Amino acid sequence: MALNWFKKLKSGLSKSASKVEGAIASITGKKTLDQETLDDIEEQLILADLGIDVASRITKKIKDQKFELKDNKEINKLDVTNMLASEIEKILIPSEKNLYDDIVSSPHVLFLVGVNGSGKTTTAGKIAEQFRLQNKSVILAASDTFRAAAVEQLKTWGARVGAEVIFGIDGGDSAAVAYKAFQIAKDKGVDIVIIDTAGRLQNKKDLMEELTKTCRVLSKLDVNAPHQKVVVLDGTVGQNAHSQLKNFDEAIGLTGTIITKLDGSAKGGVVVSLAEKFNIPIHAVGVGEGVDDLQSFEASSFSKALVGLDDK
Ligand SMILES: Nc1nc2c(ncn2[C@@H]2O[C@H](COP(=O)(O)OP(=O)(O)OP(=O)(O)O)[C@@H](O)[C@H]2O)c(=O)[nH]1
Ligand SMILES: [Mg+2]
Repeated sequence: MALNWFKKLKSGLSKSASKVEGAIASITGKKTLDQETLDDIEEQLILADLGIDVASRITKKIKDQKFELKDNKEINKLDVTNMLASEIEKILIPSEKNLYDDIVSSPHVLFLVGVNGSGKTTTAGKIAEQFRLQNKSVILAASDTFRAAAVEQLKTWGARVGAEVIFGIDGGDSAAVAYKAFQIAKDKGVDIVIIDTAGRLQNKKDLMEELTKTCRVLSKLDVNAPHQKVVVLDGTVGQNAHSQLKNFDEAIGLTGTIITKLDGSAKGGVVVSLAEKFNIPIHAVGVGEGVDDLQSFEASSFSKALVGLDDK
């Protein structure tokens, strides 16, 4: 990862990192890792949102490594931190998958879903910009016909990144907007269609059904569409992200996730527990509100930033 990108990730995750550092701090002055200290580490890792399973697994690894010291010296905190980063990295590696690896169809349809305010529209704009930089043409579909200002917000992004925005009437059929956008993209030979949907709570059955319907309607134009179905999760909500991921996956069969707002989140550890629990790729992380603030998810740099280490 480029150095300036890593710096941004690291400073974004600094509140999360200080929780993890809190776990390591409990070994200060210790010459051997007794059970009380190990319990303390485990508790702090749970508080850092890594999840109970990950916390206990990592603590056991730390115990097994026997950081016991020769020459009557204190345990080296850096050794433990490095080990922690490497265990976290192992958990994250299977989830690493670039959003742009699977672009095979043209037009390619990317369907973005998530709860209210998770960052879908912003992420749609940031992704459109990354496609623009790859010289791909993009249509943004304002399938959020629910919130009055939604179309305007997407139009602002469209103007910023040079993408056409397709929209319908307020309160109209959101599936119809998605269909129209895909049809126009086909007619014009546009490469990518990014569909921005209205935020919805994961336990609202009728709203989830609307997403299923949109997928069904899109598949009439191409059986494989939408080609990617990505849930945008707010990285500040902590463990609630689990039920969001699970419910959106059950509704539409997700192909990936993007986790936003990791700049300033104290709950960045949740990324580790998500990777551990779900077999769904993590494509990217949001580290700010700007157009350039979407980074590809990299297990190595993420794990280092999360424990407060430098890259390499
Ligand atoms: N700090 C930070 N803010 C973000 C990030 N991504 C989105 N936001 C902000 O989060 C707020 C909500 O973002 P939107 O993109 O409107 O979220 P949404 O999911 O489209 O919201 P609804 O359409 O209402 O469901 C905005 O103020 C964004 O600027 C991020 O990575 N970091
Ligand atoms: Mg939106």
